[in-house]
Amino acid sequence: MRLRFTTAGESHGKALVAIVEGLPAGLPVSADWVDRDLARRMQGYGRGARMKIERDRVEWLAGIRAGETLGSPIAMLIPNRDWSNWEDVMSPDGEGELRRRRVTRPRPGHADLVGVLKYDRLDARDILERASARETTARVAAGALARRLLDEFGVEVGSHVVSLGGIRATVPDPLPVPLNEAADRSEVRVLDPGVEREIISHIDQARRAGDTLGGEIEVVVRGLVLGLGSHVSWDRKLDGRLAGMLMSIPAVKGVEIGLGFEAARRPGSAVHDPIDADGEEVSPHGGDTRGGFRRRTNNAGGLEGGMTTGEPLVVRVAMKPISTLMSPLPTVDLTDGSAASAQSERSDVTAVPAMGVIAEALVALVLADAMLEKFGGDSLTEMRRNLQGYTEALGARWRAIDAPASAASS
Ligand code: EPS
Repeated sequence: MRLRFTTAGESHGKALVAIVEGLPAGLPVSADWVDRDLARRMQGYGRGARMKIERDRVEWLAGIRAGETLGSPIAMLIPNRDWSNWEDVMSPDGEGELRRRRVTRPRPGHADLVGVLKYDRLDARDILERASARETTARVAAGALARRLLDEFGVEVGSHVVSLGGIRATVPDPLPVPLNEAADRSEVRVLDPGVEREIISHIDQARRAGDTLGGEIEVVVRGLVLGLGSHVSWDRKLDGRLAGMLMSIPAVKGVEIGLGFEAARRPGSAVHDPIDADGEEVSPHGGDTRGGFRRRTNNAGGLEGGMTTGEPLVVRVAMKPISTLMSPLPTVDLTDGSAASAQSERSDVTAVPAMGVIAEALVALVLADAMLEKFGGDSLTEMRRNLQGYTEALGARWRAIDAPASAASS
């Protein structure tokens, strides 16, 4: 991995921290750029009261000078405003003190029970504080830096919600450009105004019933050059890297690329994307991002053999309903082994719109890593040179063969 990142921080601790290493020097970045994605992650109809408390903003700790990356590890801090309400509960000090707000009735579907047993804890708070999707704030900050790098190369990463609580949105064809500008206009990030009210009233119903809702999002990336990732080894295949990263989002249970599971139901002739010669395609980097070919369809979702084809990357992600139910499910009380109802902590009815923003961030991190792997370099200018050299040469051997043939036929 060229681009490494890690996060630290508990949901109600003092702050979240992200460290990102591997970005080239000379990449212009600003706190506003990161904060924009942090704010987008907090949006979405169905979020809980916590999002009214927080105002997620990044503080640079290292790696940036005069608005540019230095090529050194970048450290970012995002304070938790809620910390002031939790200082006594979450304090690192106070050894031996009776813990307040203990969680002893594990929620089915959450990390509570397995975590308590595996880590030999008596209080599931020791588990849930880190298992909470609050941690994705730090990942979105890291992803915003990756997005900044992709943005320099004309790569646009967007997402939209395709279903929520079992209600499907109609997806326009073609998708709007830029995608996020359109999706962010909707409170549930759908591109189908007709279904928005229906989804919102379904969320209201679920809230009244003390229930929660899952859903699916789609990430679409445009402007990628052909040939990121590789077919040669399992751990270099881009589809595997994307799926692994996306499956690490809390509550995510499925990832599909292109047609996804639908491809398994169709014959090959209705799945694979026919190839056409397209010598006219010119990349914004100079040269050709698709090597002089194009596809009539994009059922592959922009990936073949674990490599980008130059067509838009299309990835769908499915999230289960959040496991904190206000009408709780049966569980066992860990203090005495008695049958009980699971603990109800303040939570969201749904976080599917936010999950789309998180998925964008993680897709951006995987793609920025793949760009660095292919075009490397210590500085942005070096990386740009390498990309330009590649796109100028891409498909040249094929074009040299084709040129006399097309001249003869005309
Ligand atoms: C979240 C913060 C949390 C929850 C949610 C996501 O805040 P709190 O626990 O203080 O209400 O809103 O957490 C979960 C879904 C979870 O499973 O813990 C956030 O910042 O995204």
